[in-house]
Amino acid sequence: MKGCSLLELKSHGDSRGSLVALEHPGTIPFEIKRVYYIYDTKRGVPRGFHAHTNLEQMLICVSGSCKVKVDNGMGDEEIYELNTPETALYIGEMLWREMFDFSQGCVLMVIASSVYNEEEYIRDYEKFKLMVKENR
Ligand code: T46
Repeated sequence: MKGCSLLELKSHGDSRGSLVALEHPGTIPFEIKRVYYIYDTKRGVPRGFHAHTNLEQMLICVSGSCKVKVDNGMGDEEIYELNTPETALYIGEMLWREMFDFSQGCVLMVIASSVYNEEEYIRDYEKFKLMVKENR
């Protein structure tokens, strides 16, 4: 989907284990302003249900697995399964996302292009679709 893609991360593995490094410039296509992680999720309890007017993010499931539904507000949606710390999901602005099917022990790490700003969240799906339509 336009504005959303899976990226394979380079893992440095040896007999001791594995290491993935994330940096900008490099793997992360934007200047990193914030990192947060979601954990202790509950079985059957989804999260997200919003879009961002001004935020790019990379989602990496560093432990366990979860699914992310991404919707462009124009009738296209895609479900991505994140189940390895060697894959990142890039999500650009103006895309609706829902995270669900969290496995036990899932840790979803998110790297963001801006500091937290509740004002740039769109939490109403109908409003999101209208904004997409107006900006087309
Ligand atoms: C997103 C998905 C993948 C903060 O105080 N600072 C922060 O940086 C964030 C992200 C959240 N919060 C507070 C706001 C709420 O009181 O933490 C609480 C939970 O946030 P929210 O309900 O927005 O969490 P999710 O899991 O629905 O969504 C989060 C991000 O907010 C969002 O940007 O793309 O993860």
